[in-house]
Amino acid sequence: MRKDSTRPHILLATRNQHKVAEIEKIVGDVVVVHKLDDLININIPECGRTLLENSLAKAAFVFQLRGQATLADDSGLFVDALDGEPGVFSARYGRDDENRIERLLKNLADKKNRKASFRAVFVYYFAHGRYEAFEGKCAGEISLVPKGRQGFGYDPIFVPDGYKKTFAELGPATKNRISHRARALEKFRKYLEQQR
Ligand code: ITT
Repeated sequence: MRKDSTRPHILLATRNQHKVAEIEKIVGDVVVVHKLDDLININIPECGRTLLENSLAKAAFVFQLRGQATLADDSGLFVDALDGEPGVFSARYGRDDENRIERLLKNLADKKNRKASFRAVFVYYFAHGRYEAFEGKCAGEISLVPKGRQGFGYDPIFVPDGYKKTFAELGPATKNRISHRARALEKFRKYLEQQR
């Protein structure tokens, strides 16, 4: 691990503490991660049509408030048989995780094709008008019923390709190696190495 003085300090433009924990686990050896403080209690705007638009809006918003290098994550679950739903609306598909999962399973009940992918777009906003974007995808299938207690969001119903268990059963060690977030942050890590 590099010393703090040589690792860039990065503010995370997210309110989702599960994302914070995953990001810290995946790239905590190359960046010093700072969480959003309570001073930024305004809702970060998310009205874009794509993950990139939303991720950029979140990163730019926090950068403009703080003037610090900022990393935002916009992500979602894209289900093939539902024309990519819930996709960019994943966080707003229901009132809570349980309700969102219930709705998705109901909408998928009569479909044979249960293929889906988790996608994440990170935007690293490091100077006025200057940013880089990194995308990651993890393909898999939607299980028939929720299983497992680890992770967050749709993890109890997502079985990544090559596995027989959901992300919520597999746990963080496996998820943080193969997830959409892990794949996008691998590109971010390479980008940071090139900047050194
Ligand atoms: P911030 O905007 O504050 O970052 P958020 O939870 O609202 O937090 P998004 O707008 O990016 O984040 O919504 C992404 C939603 O997609 C998230 O709330 C979950 O429901 C789902 N999701 C994304 N990544 C996931 C993962 O790794 N496991 C399970 N569900 C995930």
